[in-house]
Amino acid sequence: KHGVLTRKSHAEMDGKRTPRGRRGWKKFYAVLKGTILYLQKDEYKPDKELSEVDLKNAIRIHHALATKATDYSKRPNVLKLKTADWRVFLFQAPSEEEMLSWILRINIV
Ligand code: I3P
Repeated sequence: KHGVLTRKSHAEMDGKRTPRGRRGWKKFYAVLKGTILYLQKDEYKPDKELSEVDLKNAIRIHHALATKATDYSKRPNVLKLKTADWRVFLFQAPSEEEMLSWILRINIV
C-alpha cells in the first residue's frame, strides 16, 4: 500500500516526548512494504534507490499498533502509530477512508 501521509513525531524510542523543534508536521509519500513503512520525500518509484534519509525515516511496524487518534482533534483523519520500541507518531491521511485503510494494513502486519 502507498499514498501521501503527513507525520508528526510525538514520542521517541525511549518513550519520552519528542522535544519542541521536532514536533512539526511533515508530508511524505508512504510505502508499506513487508514489515517496513517507508517515508519518502518524493513519490515512490520502484527502481529508485532509497536515500540515507529515506532509510532513517523508515519505521519497523512489526508489533506496532495503529489506532484512530481519538484524543487528537486539531486535524481530521489522524491515526496514531505506537511502535514496538515505544515511539509514537501521528499520521494524517488525505481522507477517512485512507486513514482506516492504513490502520487495517498496518495492524495485519
Ligand atoms: C511544533 C509544531 C506542531 C505542534 C507542536 C509544536 O513545533 O508547531 O505543529 O503540534 O505542538 O511543538 P516545532 O515544529 O517547533 O516542533 P500541533 O500541530 O499538533 O499543534 P505540541 O508541542 O503541542 O505537540
